[in-house]
Amino acid sequence: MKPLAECRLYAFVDTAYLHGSAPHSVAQQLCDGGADLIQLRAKNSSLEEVRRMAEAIAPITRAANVGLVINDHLDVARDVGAELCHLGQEDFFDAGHKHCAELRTPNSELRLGLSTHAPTQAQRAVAAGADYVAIGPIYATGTKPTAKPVTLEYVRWAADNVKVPWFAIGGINLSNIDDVLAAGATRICVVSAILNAPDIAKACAEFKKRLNEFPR
Ligand code: TZP
Ligand code: MG
Repeated sequence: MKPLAECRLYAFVDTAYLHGSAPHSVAQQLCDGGADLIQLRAKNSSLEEVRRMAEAIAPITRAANVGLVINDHLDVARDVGAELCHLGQEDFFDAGHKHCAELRTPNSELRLGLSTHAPTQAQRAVAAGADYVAIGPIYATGTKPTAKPVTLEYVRWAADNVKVPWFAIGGINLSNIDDVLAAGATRICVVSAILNAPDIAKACAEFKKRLNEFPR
């Protein structure tokens, strides 16, 4: 995969939005559309199902030189050779972890991304050695319906203060992407606006174009 700092479009294989397609087929479409990172997010699947999906997706992302991120399941990430694992505040800090080094095994290159919802959480995640942080949810989103929007205020704060690669996330679509980029984001995560589009690769390519064309 390209260096994390150069990854700008972070897309998802989210089992809530497969619409009957196979996970590996969705992964291929995201790669074709130019996603830089792809996360497998399977909130209602068993560990074995997650493992099977990850095994099917890993050869696709590897062939496309796209980074694979496994949400929640560190062991699956390690076993399939994913480049990254993504954990929430509750998976990491509330589970008693203090530094990402605790989760890295010898000889493993696995990197870690952490969700953050406020400046203090971002500061703590960076101090804990997170390779990237997610900043969100910016807007209310059906993908994470219980989460309170953090607004563009948090994006502006991140632009001034976060020194590791960071991704704006939550309710980002082609109508509001310019507002998110104008607030200082240079990297975004998009789940439903890509997976619910009639042509996933085309939607991905459109987000990539808007990221690349935004004046700075
Ligand atoms: N974490 C914060 S918001 C969110 C996650 C996983 C969901 C983003 O999904 P969408 O569909 O792009 O709003
Ligand atoms: Mg989690």
